[in-house]
Amino acid sequence: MSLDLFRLDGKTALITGATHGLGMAMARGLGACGATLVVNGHSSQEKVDRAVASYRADGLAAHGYLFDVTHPKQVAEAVERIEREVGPIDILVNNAAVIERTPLLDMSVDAWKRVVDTDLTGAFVMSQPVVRRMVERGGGKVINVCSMMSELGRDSVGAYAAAKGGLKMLTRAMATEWARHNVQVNGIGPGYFATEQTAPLREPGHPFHEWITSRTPAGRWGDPADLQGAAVFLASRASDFVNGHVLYVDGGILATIGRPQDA
Ligand code: GCO
Repeated sequence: MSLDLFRLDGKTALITGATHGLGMAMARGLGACGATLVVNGHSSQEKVDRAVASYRADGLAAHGYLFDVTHPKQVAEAVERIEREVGPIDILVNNAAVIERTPLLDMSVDAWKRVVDTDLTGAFVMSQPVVRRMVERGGGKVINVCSMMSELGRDSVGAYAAAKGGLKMLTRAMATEWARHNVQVNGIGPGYFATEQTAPLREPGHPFHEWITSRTPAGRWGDPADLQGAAVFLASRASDFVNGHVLYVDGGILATIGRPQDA
């Protein structure tokens, strides 16, 4: 065995929601190991272009595409264009997600649908055209970005937990149907990371900060770079016999019931 097992040279990786945050961190890891990056954003071409410039400034091969994973027609057209302009997609990271922190009794059905459509259905919509082509070519890698909310509930994130819980089971369903075609489908489950998405929870004086650092055995919030090794592993030949697994990168928070305050 050699470290080449983890190299991604000659591979093209599409990462959705990769203009910032955890998606950008994972993309940087894949690019550093040789992958050509295809970066997706949905909000503005300017954000996509800025992200691509940032990747390229770090010497990474990167291309940007603006489309919304909740729109099947936009996704199908984007996949066709990417494969024509950049090349076959070997690695798909379904990372695009939104969160809405609203108690279930107060949440509108529209808000619920927006979260589930993006975080769960979006992975299905994105994977279908990409994996059809992977099957034709003899294989590929799909990584669904789950969450510790794939395993646990928390006040005010019910729609997000339902979507991420569903994404864990969709990962297993995809693995069941696609492993025979040499397409490995797995998940990455981030714990609590210091990103824009969790910034409101980390504001000075917010009770959440102290609680999470005491609840996490590693005693800290995750740094987005902490996800890169897991992403490279699941995108590389090193995981060719790994199917339907959700790899939690969470500082141990899911491993423990926690300990009494004075322990
Ligand atoms: C929250 C947080 C979490 C984390 C992450 C955990 O509101 O509880 O945003 O959802 O972002 O998803 O895995």
